[in-house]
Amino acid sequence: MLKTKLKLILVSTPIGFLGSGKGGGVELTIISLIKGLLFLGHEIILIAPEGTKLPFDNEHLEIRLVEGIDQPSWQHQSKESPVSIPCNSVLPKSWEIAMELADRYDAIINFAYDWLPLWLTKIVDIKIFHLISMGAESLVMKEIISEVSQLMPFQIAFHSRRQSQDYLLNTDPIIVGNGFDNEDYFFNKNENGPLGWAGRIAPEKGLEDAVKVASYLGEKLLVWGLLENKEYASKIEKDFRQGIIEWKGFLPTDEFQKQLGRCRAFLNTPKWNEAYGNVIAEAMACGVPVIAYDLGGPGELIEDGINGFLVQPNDIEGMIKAIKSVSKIKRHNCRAWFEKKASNKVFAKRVESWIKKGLNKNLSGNLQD
Ligand code: HBI
Repeated sequence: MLKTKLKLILVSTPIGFLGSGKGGGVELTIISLIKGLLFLGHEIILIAPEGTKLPFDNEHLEIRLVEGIDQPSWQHQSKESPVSIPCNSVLPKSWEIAMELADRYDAIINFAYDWLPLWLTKIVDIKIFHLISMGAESLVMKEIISEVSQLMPFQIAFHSRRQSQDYLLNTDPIIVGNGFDNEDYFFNKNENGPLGWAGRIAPEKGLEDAVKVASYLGEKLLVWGLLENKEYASKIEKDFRQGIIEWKGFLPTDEFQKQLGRCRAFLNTPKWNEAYGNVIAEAMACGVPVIAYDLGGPGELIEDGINGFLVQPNDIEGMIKAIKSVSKIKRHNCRAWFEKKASNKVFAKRVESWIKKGLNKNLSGNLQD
């Protein structure tokens, strides 16, 4: 008899507590998914670093906080870096707790882009599922993700097909997209607002290109996001005349979406294989058309001419041309796309189906619907 309501352990990213902003898009993904899974009637325990706070509580949600030192982010290391585990590390502590709890739960879902939980998956017969949150930013991660995917293809999922193409898979990848709570975002029909950009302020996000475009158009650019790389930010400020960038900081969702909704266009300029592009879904949720480089996840979210425009990566001219035509996009199309493809309820349904299929596969050796 296949269970309809699951008991799930979710293990968060170890690079910062939920709410710190250090976990980047994974933070919002976890919070939105928990809401969606609770809505579907599942029971959850979240294992996360001390300091983690969720913007809601629920009788079917337990949070287990883990004291310890953050894992260094792969984004701050080179592709050839080995795995490093600091003293008093929060990562192994989190997984000791997950292993202790495992026999009382149906499955574990891992959100850490880290070697240890993937390696564990090969060793223990506990059902550990991994939602891979980045492209292959490190060779040792590419190796272990590819290896586990070849051994247990049902237990690895990606946010987008292009992200999955960074890895050596033997089977068609499982793509679950992403999702955010519709009730947190309000549609704004205003078509004459400023240009906006959001993301961790770091080189892989390509802020300099959006500033170049705004500067060419003689406009300001509203910029939201965690100031992760200060040298990078100050170099951009030096390269362009004062007043183009209006730094808005890393805001809680309710304030962020209010300001974001006032934009007439949202620019997305990734320089890496962006796994998904949470901020794109958030902009769409507010009715803001997105103009993005056709690279990584964003290229799979934007339906060119319908909810935004896609331009070739690094194509400044193309971005300027698209901005001049953005009034052709009906803002309602953006919200409609979000509700159909990227609300946390549809995302939770996709994750639920992934886990149930993975459990059925483990139970019966072949996939049952
Ligand atoms: N680095 N070691 C490590 N572990 C993570 O979970 C991790 C990371 N770097 C970035 C990151 N997660 C997230 O910000 C992105 O996956 C979105």
